[in-house]
Amino acid sequence: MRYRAKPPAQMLLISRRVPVALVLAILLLVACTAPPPVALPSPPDERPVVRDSEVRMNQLIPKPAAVTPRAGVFTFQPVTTIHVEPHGEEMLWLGQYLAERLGPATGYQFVVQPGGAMSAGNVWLTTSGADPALGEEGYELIVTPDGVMLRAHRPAGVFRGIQTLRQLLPPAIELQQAQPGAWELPAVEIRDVPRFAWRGAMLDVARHFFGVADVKRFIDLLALYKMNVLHLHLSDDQGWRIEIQSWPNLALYGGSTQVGGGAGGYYTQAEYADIVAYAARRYIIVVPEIDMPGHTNAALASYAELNCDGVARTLYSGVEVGFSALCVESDTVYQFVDDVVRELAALTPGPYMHIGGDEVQTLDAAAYAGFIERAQAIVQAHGKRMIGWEEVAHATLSPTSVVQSWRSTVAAEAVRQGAKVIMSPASRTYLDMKYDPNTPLGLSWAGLVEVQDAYAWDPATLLEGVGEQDILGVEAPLWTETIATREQMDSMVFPRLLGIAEIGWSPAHGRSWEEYRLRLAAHGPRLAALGVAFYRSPQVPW
Ligand code: TNX
Repeated sequence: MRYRAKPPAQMLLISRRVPVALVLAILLLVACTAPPPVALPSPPDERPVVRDSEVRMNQLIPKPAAVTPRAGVFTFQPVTTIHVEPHGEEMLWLGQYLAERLGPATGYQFVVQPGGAMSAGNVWLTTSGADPALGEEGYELIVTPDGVMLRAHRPAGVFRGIQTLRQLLPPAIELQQAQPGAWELPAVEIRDVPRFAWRGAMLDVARHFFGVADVKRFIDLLALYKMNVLHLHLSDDQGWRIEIQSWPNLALYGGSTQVGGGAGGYYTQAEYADIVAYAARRYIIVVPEIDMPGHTNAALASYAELNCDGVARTLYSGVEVGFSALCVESDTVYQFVDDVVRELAALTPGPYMHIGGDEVQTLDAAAYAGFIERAQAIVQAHGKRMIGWEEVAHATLSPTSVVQSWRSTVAAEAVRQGAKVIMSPASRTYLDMKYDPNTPLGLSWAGLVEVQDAYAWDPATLLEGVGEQDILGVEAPLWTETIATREQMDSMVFPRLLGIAEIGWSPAHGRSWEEYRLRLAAHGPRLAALGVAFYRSPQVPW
């Protein structure tokens, strides 16, 4: 159909009685005096049909390394089977995980079957014959109108690819009741590998305690955006949150309060192991942090012998930092550190143990460095690599140790010592910073961090002396002095976390805020379907 401009309104008023010649003359006059024709926009029915599924291919977060559109769609049917190969427990679990993600909204009970080929109408998850260059977490996803193949070198890559597959379906796929379909994937070929090995979030469960269910929900949200590290800040002045069997009072007494004086809480070792296992099934490692020698008031209140004066401190529920320190000359303190690290290392399949090390104001430089060096040796004796906040770079570091940069003063010194760096610049990644002056929660000591600030930066060019090869990855911490509930957590974490996830995963080349904000907008309905109370930043066209 051709576009036909409406006749000018006055023409419709011309009566039949007016002579034809006069009408023609008027028309000629109008035509000669009218401005040159302008190109009219095509009417809606003339544009090529763009399916929603094709649009979703360009809305993925994090943006994949390579996306090649193909013609058509694949539609999930009640009879669609999920084949997995090889048929061991791990691949069957991945098949089941996919079936469980898609089951509630589609209302289909997908069957998971061991099987070895891409077959008509089905989904095939496999690690057979994959390109080893895909590494630990890369994957290839091939969708044709006839079937779906998700192939990775390692099962973790299959898991990451499943997240892409989820995002290629409509947001309603995340609802927990059956919805009308159609459940279409765009035909596409995706080849995707992460830029950085470490894509993390930190949750401070010490200032305000968050229970196992909240942590698991957080893990599931990290998984959707291909993050692979959950750093738990398990102790601070206001609370000790993990059962240590050789020092039971830490959790029983030290865990009994929190900021504001509420009841606090802690994880038993069984609960903690459950969190670690839940994360591991999602190919996320849990990095435990016991902050020391500062940020230790909860421990100093639980055991008098950790204090140089032998007097137990009182429990603390305020928000000051820097006032507490273990007695670093005392042998008992190193016995304590050894016991805590030993018990936590036994609960930690991942290679890392975080010892904090930040903001100590009551020790001189030599005493501080001496303590960090002994703590590093203890961590290594229990088979782990030490991580510390950037202040630990003032001590002598092993090349296996890792420094978490948060205010960019000494990270380059860590690099000179051969240590790797995790980038958590507070002015970009701190999820407890306010978005704008009206944000009801949060702090602002590192500035305001709007969604654009959290996205539009690059880890490899931020710090002098810290380049791509020195960086293990990125991490966004949520400190919880002002955050006490799941809803409050959601509003500070989302949507900023998605930007950090993309910085960690996607190639630096081709990232742009103007393009990202449109993609992010498309995740509003998806997050809403997941029950996430995200902040509707005015920077994003939701
Ligand atoms: C600094 S970042 C801290 C935390 C606070 C946070 C609040 C770091 C290593 N230490 O103790 O909770 O600021 O934004």
